[in-house]
Amino acid sequence: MGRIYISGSGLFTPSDAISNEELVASFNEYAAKFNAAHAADIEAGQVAEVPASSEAFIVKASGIKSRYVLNKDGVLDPERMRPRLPRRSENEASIQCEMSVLAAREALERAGKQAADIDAVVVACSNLQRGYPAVAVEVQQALGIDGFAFDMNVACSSATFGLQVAADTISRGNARAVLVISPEICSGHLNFCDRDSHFIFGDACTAMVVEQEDTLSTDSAYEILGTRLKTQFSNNIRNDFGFLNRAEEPPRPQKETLFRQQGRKVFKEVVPIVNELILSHLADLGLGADDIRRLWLHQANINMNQLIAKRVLGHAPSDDEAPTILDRYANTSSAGSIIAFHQHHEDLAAGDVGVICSFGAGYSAGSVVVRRWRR
Ligand code: CO8
Repeated sequence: MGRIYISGSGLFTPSDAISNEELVASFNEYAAKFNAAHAADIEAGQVAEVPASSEAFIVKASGIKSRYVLNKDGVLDPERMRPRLPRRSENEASIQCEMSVLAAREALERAGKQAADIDAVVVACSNLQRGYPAVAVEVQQALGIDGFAFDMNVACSSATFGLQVAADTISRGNARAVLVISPEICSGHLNFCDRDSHFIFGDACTAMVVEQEDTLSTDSAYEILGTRLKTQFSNNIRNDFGFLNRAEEPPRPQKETLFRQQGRKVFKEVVPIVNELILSHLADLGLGADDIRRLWLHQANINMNQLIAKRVLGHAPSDDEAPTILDRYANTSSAGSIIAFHQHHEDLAAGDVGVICSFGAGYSAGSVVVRRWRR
C-alpha cells in the first residue's frame, strides 16, 4: 500500500458570534438576578452567591475573545442561558448532519473528489446528538456515498484519532478514501451559568479527505508521515450526560451532566503528556524540533499552547509557527487543531513538515505528523 494523504479540508462556521463583552454582560445579568432571587439564602449561607464574570479575566486566562455558536439569542438570554434550537422532524437532516455536509463538501471540492470516490465516513466528535442511527450514516446518505460510516468519540482528540482510523483503514485496503468529519456543538453541552467555564467553548465543524497516493487528484496535499495516540484516564474533564441518567437514583440535576473540569489540573497534567507525545513521535520518525515548520495545536488555551510549543520547538513560538484560532473560535473541541490546519496550511513549501496535535478529556492526545507534497 502506498502513502496516505490529507488531500482536502473543509470548515463550517456558524453565522452567529458572541463577543466576550456580550457573553459577560448576559452572565452578569443572570448572576445579579440569581443573587437577588436568593438573597435570603445567600445571607444565611445556604446558597453560594454567583460572582460576576470579567472580560479581562477571560482574555488573560484563556486568550479567547469571541466564539461562534449555532444560536446566539438563547445563550445570551439571562432567563435561558442555553441555545434555542428548533426541534427537527425525522424527515429533516439532523443539525450535526447539516453542518457535516457543508464542511465535507468544501473538503471534497478542495480534494477534487466526488462522492463516488469516497468509501467511508467517520463522524468523530465530543458530543453526538443521538445514540443511533449513527450521524455518520446519515451524512453518508446525504452526500450519496456508497460504503460504510460510523461515529466515534474521543472528546477533543476525536479528529486526530479519526485521522489514524482513516489512515489505517486505507492502509489495510478497506477503503480508497475516507471523510473524517467533526461537527462540534459545544454550546449544547456548556453550562453558561458556570462562571469558571461559560466562556470556554464555541461551535464549528471540520472535515478532511484522507486518501492513498494513486487516487490523488490535487496538485498539493499533506502526506501523513505517522500518527500516534495516547490515552490516560482522568476525572478532571467530565461530561456525565448519558442514557442512564434517567435511571439513576437519586436523580441527578441536569446541570451536573454538563461539561465540568479542573482547569488548573488539566493544564498542569496535560502539557507534559503532549510534549512527550510529540517529541517521541518525531524522534521515532527520525525528526527533531528543527525539522518542524508548523504546529497546528488543539485550541483550548493560549497559555497552554505557547508552553507546549516552546517545549517542543525549544523557543517561544511565533504565530507563524503555532497559529492561533481560539481567539475567534474559542475551544471547538476536536475541530480546533483542524481549523488551525485548514486556515494555515497553504503557505507551506513542498517538503515542509508540521504536526497536527490534539489533547483533552480522557485524557486523550493525538499527534499526526504531515509533510507538504506538491506534484
Ligand atoms: N471571570 C472572573 N474571574 C473568574 C472567572 C471569570 N469568568 N472564572 C474564574 N475566575 C476566578 C476564579 O474564581 C479564581 O479566583 P480565586 O483566585 O479568587 O479563587 C481565579 O479567577 C482563577 O481561576 P482559575 O484558577 O480557574 O483560572 P485559570 O487561570 O486556571 O484559568 C482556565 C481557567 C482558562 C479554564 C484554564 O485553567 C484552562 O484553560 N485550563 C486548560 C483546560 C483545558 O484545556 N481543557 C480542555 C477541556 S476541553 C476537552 O477536552 C473536550 C471537552 C469536550 C467538549 C464539551 C463541550 C461543552
